[in-house]
Amino acid sequence: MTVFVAFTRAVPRAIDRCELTHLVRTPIDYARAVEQHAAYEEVLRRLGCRVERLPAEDDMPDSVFVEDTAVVFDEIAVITRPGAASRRGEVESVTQALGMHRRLAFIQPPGTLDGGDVLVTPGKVFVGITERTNADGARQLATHVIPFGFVTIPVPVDGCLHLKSAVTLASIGAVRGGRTMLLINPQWVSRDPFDGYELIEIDPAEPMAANVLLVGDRVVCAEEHPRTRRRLDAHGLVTLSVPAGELAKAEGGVTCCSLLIRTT
Ligand code: CIR
Repeated sequence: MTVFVAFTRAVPRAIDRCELTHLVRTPIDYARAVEQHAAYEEVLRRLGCRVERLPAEDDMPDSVFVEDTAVVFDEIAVITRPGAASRRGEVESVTQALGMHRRLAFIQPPGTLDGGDVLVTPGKVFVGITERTNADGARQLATHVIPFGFVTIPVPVDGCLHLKSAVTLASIGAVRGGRTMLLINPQWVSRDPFDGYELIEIDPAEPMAANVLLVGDRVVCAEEHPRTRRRLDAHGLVTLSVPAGELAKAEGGVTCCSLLIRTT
């Protein structure tokens, strides 16, 4: 069985000062956000992850969204240079912690890269070109992973924060014996770069639903998107849901709150 270490980080007190790009600021209930985040960590444990919390960063408003600070492969971890200057301090503790598990590489200026823009599939890495991730960041990532056999494909994204707001992995072909499946919102990213994958579209009534977290062969969905979850179920996928509404107000989804590190 595949075992993951899952890095998470506590919801910071400063979350109400988070970066917002496509959403209007609405009050975040801190206690509720903490409760929902704990439920998320519990689901990861149920799925066999060993949850390790990074040191809390209460003054860094977006520090709960650890996904953006690194991209973890089996052979290497790439520490990002987040596109929002307010988030660059988050990488320090992640660098310390990931260094225990992987050889590290770093995105250097003028490159910028957010982990939320990087969709890793077997053999292919899609990199969203967004306000957070520039072409130089994508190019640097490519040089780090080419030695391990990955092709890197830059993908334009329009209307949402990150590539993984628009498309995520729903199953890996090798695990299910079929084609790799992606869950996609075609309003925000073209289907064209993903030729050869089986694409499942979100329910149009749930534009934020494309962000799901694949752990082994289980798909973690936000409870707020039941219609899209039913579409995944109909494709024979095994899904479960977590309440994620509070952190969604900070423009975060279910992939954003963890970094998964395969250990076996
Ligand atoms: C930000 O704008 O950076 C945060 N408020 C949300 C980051 C969400 N992260 C992700 O989608 N990977």
